[in-house]
Amino acid sequence: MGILGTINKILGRQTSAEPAPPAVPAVPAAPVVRFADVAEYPDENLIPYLDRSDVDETKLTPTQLEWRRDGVLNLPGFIPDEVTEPYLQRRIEHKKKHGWLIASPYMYVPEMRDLALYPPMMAKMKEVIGEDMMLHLCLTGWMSSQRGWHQDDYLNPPFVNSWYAAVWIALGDIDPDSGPFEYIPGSHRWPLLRGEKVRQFLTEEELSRRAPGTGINHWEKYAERFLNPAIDTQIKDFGRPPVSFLAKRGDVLVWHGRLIHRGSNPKVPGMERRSLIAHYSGVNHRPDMPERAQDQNGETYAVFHTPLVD
Ligand SMILES: O=C(O)CCC(=O)C(=O)O
Ligand SMILES: [Fe+2]
Repeated sequence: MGILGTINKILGRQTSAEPAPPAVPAVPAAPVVRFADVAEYPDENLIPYLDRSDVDETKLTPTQLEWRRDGVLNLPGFIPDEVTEPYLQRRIEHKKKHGWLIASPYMYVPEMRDLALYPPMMAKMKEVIGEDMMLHLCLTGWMSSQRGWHQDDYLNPPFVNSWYAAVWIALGDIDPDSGPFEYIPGSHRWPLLRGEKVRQFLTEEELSRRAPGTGINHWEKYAERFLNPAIDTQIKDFGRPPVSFLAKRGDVLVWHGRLIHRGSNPKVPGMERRSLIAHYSGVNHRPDMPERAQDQNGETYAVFHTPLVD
């Protein structure tokens, strides 16, 4: 190649002396999806009182003010060791790092159910949501889920509309290298992602793709390719930095169904992170979960018949 060819190569131009490479068909640029394109504010009349715009804050308890401001309740030392002990021992006995592999293992492990339905914790949730809460999901793995930034309520049926909360119960001291739970305070006031808006940006192929074996279409997974950058941009624009829940045994974090949170990537892969995570909906907002039971304290849980898988 002559000197001109070299210069043009550096400049990214073709010289007439060298034939142009075959033209590559132009791929249309994927649309840049913004958070606002795929989310909406739920109707004010359909959401819990504390999420509405017309709230008289002078009448709220400190707990309710914290929820309204941050979308979490940070409850250090909330559960005494004698209350966490029975489940902790049962979970240690189970040995598997990933815990139990169904959404409702509490149906088979009474120690888990007792902890997830600890009456003072249920009372805190009622204080902020405004109705009795019903347990319907427990995550029992002892490592970070490594799930990216998301809102939980987005994957619920649309009628749940933030009548939803989850808790992170620490069962040991959480090492900063283990991939702690992280959240963006105040992000519960953002609009709520909506499945039908998100699906508009998926390809026909993604919408019809089925997982081998189960036949389930995991559209929510495929949507991460544009949702993750959309949420990252929204976080930057919002300006409030993430908070890590660096908890000790007995500490509890309750979070709002619309709060942006994630299981961060562990600095030490696979490092143990002892917790029980439980999810709840308002008892009057789950017509899709009609079978229920009450425990000895009158706390409600949804009944499922999924066999236990470890
Ligand atoms: O791994 C984590 O701490 C995140 C869990 C989570 O996103 C959830 O339970 O909704
Ligand atoms: Fe989550």
